[in-house]
Amino acid sequence: MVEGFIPPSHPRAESLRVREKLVSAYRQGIVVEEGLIAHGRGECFDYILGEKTQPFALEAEKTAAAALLLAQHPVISVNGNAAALCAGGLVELAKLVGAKIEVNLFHWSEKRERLIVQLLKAEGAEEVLGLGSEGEAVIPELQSWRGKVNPRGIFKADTVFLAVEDGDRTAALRNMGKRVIAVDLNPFSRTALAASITIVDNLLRAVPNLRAAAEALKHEGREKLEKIVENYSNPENLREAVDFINTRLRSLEFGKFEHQPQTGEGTP
Ligand code: PTJ
Repeated sequence: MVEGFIPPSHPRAESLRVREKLVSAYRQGIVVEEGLIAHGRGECFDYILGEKTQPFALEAEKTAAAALLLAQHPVISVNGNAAALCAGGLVELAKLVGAKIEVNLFHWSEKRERLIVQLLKAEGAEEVLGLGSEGEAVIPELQSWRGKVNPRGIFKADTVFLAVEDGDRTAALRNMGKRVIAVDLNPFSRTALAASITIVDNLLRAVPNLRAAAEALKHEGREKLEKIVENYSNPENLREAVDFINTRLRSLEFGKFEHQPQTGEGTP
């Protein structure tokens, strides 16, 4: 038996593979310990959401794609978890909507930033902004490293896409007049509540959905895109997510477990 082998027949094989991906990125220095904890919190919400993109998430994804296509200076902000989970997908999305990519870290170090820039470039990004040598601009209200941003990137952006992050930055970016698109499995989080468009979905599903929506909308006129954004209500969308969670929790039936005889050596 190979060490760390995940049996394909394991009922949670996909989830275990994602964990392996994050642990491997942690060992490379891309993800921080706190990122592994953050992933666990996300897993819990995803479990309750049925590990599927629900209709409210699909609506938010379509709206987010329209908002990114409408933006003059869209920026995709990438942290350790986002890079580990879907660097390639984020690079593709940025190309599709004409967005810049910026690495923005809560637990910043020059080495981590460099590793994430390298990963994004290996996935095809031509330019990746960071703190680097260009000097820093500061997001008012933010004392953490997250508050230091690239003057050509997040500081100048009219629309910022971010994912898997704690809540202080979203409100500060909104206070700067920016539109914020957040991917967060937790509809109760400060990020979810403060964002302009909250996608309550796993980043792993949200990015391909966003790409598909952007492909479908990219030849539409501004008027149609503006209508999509105008007709969207974030509080309403979050309410739908919470209603879904309530209904799902109430409908769970207990005592229905059927014992599956364990087959094969090493099946956990
Ligand atoms: O890479 P750094 O240094 O910038 O650090 C990033 C972390 C993740 C450590 C930092 O942003 C953090 O501590 O985040 P929080 O406060 O744990 O919040 C993360 C949020 O993302 C939680 O609400 C989780 O439910 C959610 N989440 C976790 N995994 C996913 C997710 N949402 C969408 N997709 C996921 N895969």
